[in-house]
Amino acid sequence: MAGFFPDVPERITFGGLTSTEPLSYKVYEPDRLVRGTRMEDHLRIAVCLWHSFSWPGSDVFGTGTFDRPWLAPDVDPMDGARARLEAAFEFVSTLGVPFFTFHDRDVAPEGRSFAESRSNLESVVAAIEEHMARTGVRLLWGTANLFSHPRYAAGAATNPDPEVFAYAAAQVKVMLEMTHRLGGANYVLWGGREGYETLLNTDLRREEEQLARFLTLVAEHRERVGFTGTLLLEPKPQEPTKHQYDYDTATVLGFLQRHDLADVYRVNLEVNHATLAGHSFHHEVATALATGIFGSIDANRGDPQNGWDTDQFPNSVEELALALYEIVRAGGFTTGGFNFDTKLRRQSMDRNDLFHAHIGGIDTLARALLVAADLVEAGDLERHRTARYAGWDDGLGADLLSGGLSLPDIEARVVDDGIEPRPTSGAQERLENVVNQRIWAADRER
Ligand code: XUL
Ligand code: CO
Repeated sequence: MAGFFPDVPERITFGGLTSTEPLSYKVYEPDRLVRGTRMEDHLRIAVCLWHSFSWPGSDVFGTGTFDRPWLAPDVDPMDGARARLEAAFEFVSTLGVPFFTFHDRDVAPEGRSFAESRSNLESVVAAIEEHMARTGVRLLWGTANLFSHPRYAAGAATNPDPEVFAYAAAQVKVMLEMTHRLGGANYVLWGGREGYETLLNTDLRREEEQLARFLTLVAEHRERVGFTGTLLLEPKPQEPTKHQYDYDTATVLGFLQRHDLADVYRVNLEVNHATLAGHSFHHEVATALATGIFGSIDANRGDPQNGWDTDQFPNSVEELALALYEIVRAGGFTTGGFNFDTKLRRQSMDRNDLFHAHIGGIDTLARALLVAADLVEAGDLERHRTARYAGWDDGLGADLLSGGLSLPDIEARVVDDGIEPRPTSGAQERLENVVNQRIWAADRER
C-alpha cells in the first residue's frame, strides 16, 4: 500500500491464534458476537494522535528517534499538520478500529496569538472532517492541551494568575466546540498541571475554588452548545506535578460532590494512573462503577519497576480481564471506550512498530473481553458475591439500613436475639482459581 506505511496490507485482518503473520489479529474479530454484542462495539477502540503521531520519541535525556517526517524542523507547521493527518488516518483505517482521539495542539500548531492558534485549529479540523467522512473513523474524545506551553507551568485553571485561567477557559471553549462539530462521543479534561510542586507557594483553598469554577463553566458551555457527549476528568496522582488534585477516582468524586458537579462529570481511567496512585486498575474501575461516575479508559500500562508514566501498550490479559469483568457485568460502555494513550519504546523506530504495538494491545483487550464475558456467563463470582451479602436483603440487614434503629435499639436486638456472628470464608483463593480457569479457557468458541 502506498502512503506512510507502504509494506502493510490495506487492512489488518483476523488470522487466529495459529497465524504466523505478525501483522494480523490473533483474537480481535470486530464482528464476533460476545454476549450478543459485536467485539468492536464492546471495546470501542481508539488510537491517540499525540504519542503515536506528534511525539518524536524524545525523552528527558535525548532527542527524537522516530521516523515522523512531518515533525522535521524544516517542514512548514501547517503542511506538517496535514501530512500527519494523512498518516494518522491511513494508520487508523488500516488497523480497522472505529475511533481516534486528539488534543488541539497535537493536530494544529500554536500560533503567535490566541486568534491565530484558533484559526490554525479551525483549518485542521476542516481537514479532519474530510478524513472522517472518507474513512468512517469517528472521534471518541477531544481535549485541550493545557500543560505543554510555558504559560501553563503553574497550572491552567489553578494558576495563581487569572489571565492564565482566562486563556485556558477560552482554549477549552474552542476545543469543546470543535469536538462537538466532529461528533465526539466525549470531551476529556486531564488536569496535567492542576496541582502543586510545593505547598510553600500554594493556596489550596483558592486553587480548589478556581478548578470548580472552571469545570462549572465547561459544563455550562456543554449545555449552551448542545454537546451531548460526556465530560470526563482523568485522575492521576502526580507527574508532571508533585501532586495532582484529581488524584484518583475517590478524590475526584469527593471534589465533584463538594461542587455540585457529580451529575455532569465522569472519569476517564488510565491503567498506569491507577498504579501510580497505589491502586490496582481493577480497583479504579470498580470504584467508578460502584459510584456511578465510570466513563472511559486509557488502556496504557506502567512498568512495575518504574515510578513514572511509561505509557506502555497493554499486555496483561489478567489485569484487563478483571476490569472488563466489571464493565461487562455493569452493562458495558455508554459513550466511553478503550483509548490507546500509549507510547512506543524509544528504540521502536520502524514505522511498522506502531502497528505491532497496537495489534498486540488490541488482541490483549479482545482476549480479556472473552475472559470477562465467560466470567459473567458462568456466574460463579456473582453467585458468591450475592450469597455473601444476602443478609442485607431482609430481616436484620434491611432493618439496620432502613434508619429506623438507633444504637440503643441495636444493642437491645443483639442481646434479645442472642446475636453471635460466625465468620465465614471469603473464598479468595477459590475465586482466583475461577478467574484463572476462565483465562486458560477463553478461546473456546461460544
Ligand atoms: C497524561 C495523559 C494525557 C491525557 C489527555 O498522563 O494521560 O495524555 O490522557 O490529556
Ligand atoms: Co491518558
